Amino acid sequence: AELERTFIAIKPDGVQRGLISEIISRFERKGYKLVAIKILIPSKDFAEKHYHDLKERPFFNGLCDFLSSAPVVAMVWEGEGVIKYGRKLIGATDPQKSEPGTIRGDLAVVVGRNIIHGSDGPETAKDEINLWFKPEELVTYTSNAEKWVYG
Ligand code: YYY
Ligand code: MG
Repeated sequence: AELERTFIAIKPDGVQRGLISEIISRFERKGYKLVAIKILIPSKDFAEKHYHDLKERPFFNGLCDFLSSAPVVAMVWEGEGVIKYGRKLIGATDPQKSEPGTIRGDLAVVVGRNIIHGSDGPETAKDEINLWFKPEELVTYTSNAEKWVYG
């Protein structure tokens, strides 16, 4: 299987609502492989680095305050097409527009509390993985299920 990786984070609202295992399950059951995971409270400064692309947007400050307000579960998931398909599993940014069956469609109601983050492309995936994880925190391994997921 291809070594494509993406950064996924369960935001403070997802953690506080008890949705960690629900969210992990959706990626795990799909057939993707968890290669890094940790729980932490990011600093405001760190949140601003993570969302640097959005610094001109009116919601930037509130968004960074929120991300740094309580624990976040940071993860790296690996598998074929995981960056694009991970976004599909997550659903549209605004949960009012996310399809049922997606994580945000099923589990969130408003855009400011949409419970999960996922990298939006190969470049941001690389940058976000490097921001949140040290190289030695990423575990390269073969899953026994791989030959059944990929054939
Ligand atoms: O990648 P994604 O999380 O789906 O959306 P972005 O456009 O990157 O925005 C990041 C984050 O900002 C979004 O998940 C919620 C918040 N946000 C908001 O509060 N209000 C908006 N109008 C747009 C985004
Ligand atoms: Mg984004």
